[in-house]
Amino acid sequence: MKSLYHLMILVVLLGPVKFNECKTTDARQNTVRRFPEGFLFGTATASYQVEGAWNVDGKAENIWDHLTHTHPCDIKDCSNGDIANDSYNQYKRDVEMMRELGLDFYRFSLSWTRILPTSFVDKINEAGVNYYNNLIDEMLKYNIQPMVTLYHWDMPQKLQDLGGWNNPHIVDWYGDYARTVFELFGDRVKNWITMNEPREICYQGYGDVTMAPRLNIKGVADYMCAKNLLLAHARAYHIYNDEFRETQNGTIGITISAGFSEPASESEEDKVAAEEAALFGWGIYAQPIFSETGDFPSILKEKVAAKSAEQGFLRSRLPEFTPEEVEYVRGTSDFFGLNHYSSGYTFRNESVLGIFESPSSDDDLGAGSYVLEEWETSASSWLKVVPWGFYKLLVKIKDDYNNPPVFITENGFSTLGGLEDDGRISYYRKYLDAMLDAIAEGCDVRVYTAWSLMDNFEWMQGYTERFGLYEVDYEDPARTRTPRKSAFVYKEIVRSRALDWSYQPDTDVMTIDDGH
Ligand code: GBH
Repeated sequence: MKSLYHLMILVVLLGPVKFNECKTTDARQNTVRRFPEGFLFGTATASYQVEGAWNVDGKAENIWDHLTHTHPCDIKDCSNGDIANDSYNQYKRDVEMMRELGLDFYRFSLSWTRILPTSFVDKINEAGVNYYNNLIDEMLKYNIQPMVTLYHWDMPQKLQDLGGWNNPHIVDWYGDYARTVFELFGDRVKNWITMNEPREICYQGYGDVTMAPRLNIKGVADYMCAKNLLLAHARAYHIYNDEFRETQNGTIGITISAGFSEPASESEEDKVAAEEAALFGWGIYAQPIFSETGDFPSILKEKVAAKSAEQGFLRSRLPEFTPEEVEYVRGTSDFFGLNHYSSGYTFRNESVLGIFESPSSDDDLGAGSYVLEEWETSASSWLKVVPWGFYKLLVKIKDDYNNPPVFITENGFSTLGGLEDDGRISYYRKYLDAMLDAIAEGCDVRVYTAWSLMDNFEWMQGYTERFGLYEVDYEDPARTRTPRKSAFVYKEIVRSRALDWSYQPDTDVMTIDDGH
């Protein structure tokens, strides 16, 4: 955050930049645009953010339990996920909301320590397994498909004590956990996501303090994490491929978060900087899996090796993959799972020399970024409304990775709360419009997931930033859920399979229609 702030000051010093928004959507708003045949709509949540029941029925401690209990007020409102939305007890109401929205699928994540309290497979916690069985069966009863994330940031604390993603044995431990959940739920779950957002796990959690476990060992732990996490992801993929795919017939892939980095000017320097920012930001995780050659991007390898040598290291801080490992990771995702929220400008000139902590991944990259003052903002400092960035990012994924099937596994907007959420409605319409532009351009986008079904524990921001289509009342022990205006609008998009800007919802009653 602090460096972001510095860079925003820099922008003022550098003067105004060219505003190259690629197209205006105003003309479009008078036409109704249809989504392609077979396109699927869902919403998402994650275990720690909604379940609560943190120590109930045999669940063991994970790194978010640990962080929020040992440093309560490092969370903005000193809150935690002990109870959260109480989804552990209220899953039937959650499924009722999915039916109200008419969703095709629902994306949720499994809590590792609820299923395996020792972290290992020596003991399976039946009560935890029952919870997920109940949730899955309740959804399937109404023809709502589960899309299940194995890991959404809640590492068992015991494994963290052993180093977490920095211990190479994590590949075995995570693989064993993955096999267990394929065995337990794979007869009914046909869409698997191995990891949610490697960048937030490694760069924020191991290279910074903005996510658990807040290691803050910059330019070292974040890179070690990247390597081990990719190998663990690949292990889960191969286990599914070799032992389950034939009988269970599902798909499995990874979800990567990416913003779009637009060059701040036409200069060669800024163009190169923007490309490298994308490689350091998410290419580091995408290239090993989705590129033809596999491995970390060569620019990254060269830059980190050169910097490391300059700094007196005897080898690159970016660990290497062996040729066997490159092959083991390459091609291990049936789809490109994309979480996208926002975009920014990237530049490089003398002003960024030496401004970053050294060593660090930011220093290895050596580029500046900023957003424009006039961009519409959400309740989250990092989330500005930049729909053309979504369009450009989707086209870039198509061009860079040979047009893979793309599942949008998260996209959404935060407010401070309240049922009249016109900002969220406008965000969804603009981003869906940009996504349709990308589809018209040939991008193979097949799935869209709104983040989130309902308000939830927003990590370091606690309950202060709200992403829900449904509002959750945290003052009420029953954690009552109430549909926002955006819920009615999303419901109509899902029902009509079209984007109609003129639709004005009647927000009096939320009903359950048709087969759902
Ligand atoms: C997703 O992450 C998560 O998967 C989900 O759990 C979360 O609730 C949701 O988004 C909403 O945040 O500039 O230092 O403040 C989105 C990834 C997280 C990337 C916040 C940018 C800002 C870090 N984003 N991060 S900072």
